[in-house]
Amino acid sequence: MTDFNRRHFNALLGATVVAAGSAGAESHGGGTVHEVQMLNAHPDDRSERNVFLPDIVRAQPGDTIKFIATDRGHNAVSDENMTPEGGAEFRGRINEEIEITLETEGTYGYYCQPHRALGMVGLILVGDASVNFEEARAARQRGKAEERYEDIFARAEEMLAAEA
Ligand SMILES: [Cu+2]
Repeated sequence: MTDFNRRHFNALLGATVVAAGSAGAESHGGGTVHEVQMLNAHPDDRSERNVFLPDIVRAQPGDTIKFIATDRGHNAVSDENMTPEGGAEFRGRINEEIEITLETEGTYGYYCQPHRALGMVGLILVGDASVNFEEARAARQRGKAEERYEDIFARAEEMLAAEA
């Protein structure tokens, strides 16, 4: 899809959401939509297999995260041990493109079910991410997810420090 077509397509989607909202359906409101691709390999380093891109999303309450099935065989599932109190949990099916709107501030971890132990994990920081940042960081991980999260949390910490 070209950029022009994508913008046009998004504009059409936006119109659909507004129409649905006026009919009483749940509205996504005016929040930003952040796209996360589910990939077999990182485009800048093909040796990094099974990744979410980007693996850290900086969001605000009311923003939507859209998981894109760029490659086949992946899904996005929230980690219950890495979800703030009252935060939305989600579980996509394999190859399913889900959109999740997060209203509760905090740090959200998620993984791809088939590739969790291979390190296919990611992080979403919503508003005041400090609410459960250290708690999420301390959550137990399996296999390569532990190593990936060490790197992800180090970058997330720098990202948040740069805002202060
Ligand atoms: Cu996967």
